[in-house]
Amino acid sequence: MNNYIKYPKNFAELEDPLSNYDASKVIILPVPYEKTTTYIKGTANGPGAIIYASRNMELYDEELNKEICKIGICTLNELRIDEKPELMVNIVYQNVKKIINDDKFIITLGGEHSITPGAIKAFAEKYGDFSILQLDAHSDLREEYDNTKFSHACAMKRCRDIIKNIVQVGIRSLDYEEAVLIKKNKFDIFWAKDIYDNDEWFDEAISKLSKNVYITIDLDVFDPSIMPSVGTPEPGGLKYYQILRFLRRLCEKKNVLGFDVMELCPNKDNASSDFTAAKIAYKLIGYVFDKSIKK
Ligand SMILES: [Mn+2]
Repeated sequence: MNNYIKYPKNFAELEDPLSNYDASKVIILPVPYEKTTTYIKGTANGPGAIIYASRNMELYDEELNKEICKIGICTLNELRIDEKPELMVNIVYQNVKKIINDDKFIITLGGEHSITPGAIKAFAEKYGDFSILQLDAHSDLREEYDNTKFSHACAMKRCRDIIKNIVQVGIRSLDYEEAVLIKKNKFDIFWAKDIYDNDEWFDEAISKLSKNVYITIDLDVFDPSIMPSVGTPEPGGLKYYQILRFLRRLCEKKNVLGFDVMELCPNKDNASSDFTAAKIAYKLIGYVFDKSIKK
């Protein structure tokens, strides 16, 4: 495949062969889709801002004592989709399917959260049963919103149509019907108010996931004090090191199939959120592939 971004404009500014498609285990798919956002606009610029910030990261990770990029990270050209969300999901599905069939580890960068169900459909076809870990301020379990079932506000409901085992972490905003649905079905939810100041929930959350896990990160899971650049910043979120500790523990115990990083809504006057999002993606690659990356 030749449809990828070359040095120096790619994720982590990697030269060939660390960033060509064939040699890379990790493939980044930027999807700057934004059609159903309802508050602050601008998440279409999210993938580009994450990649731009990533070009200034140190490639050596002091926690793992490794250069994570050695696994090979290829950044595909932006997948630009100017369609209604129900059609967009299908285009994402087709693209993700192609990449996972090449035996690659795919990371989707959003864009709005409504993109995720397209990726989940492709993963379900390839891997059968797995669990989804959702890090998010919002439960996103509405059946329909603004006259579409494929709104960002319905993202996890559409994922749930495909995959039943979903663990939701950091939730602190939802409507009454979603709350009723969660209670009635005893969904696995770790509310932000119960977990923001401790790590005691880590093992319980991990134990509810099956061996294979897909991770979807809505950046608004973080507290707005460290992640202000999201479409709907909700107070009372999680912190950087806490999420890193959780993700590292998870990766030690489970097989992560792929992940996405969604809903960055960049602010040109403050790049810290962009940089944090890029670091989270890079460190999570490190946690997933820790054993395979040579020193
Ligand atoms: Mn959210």
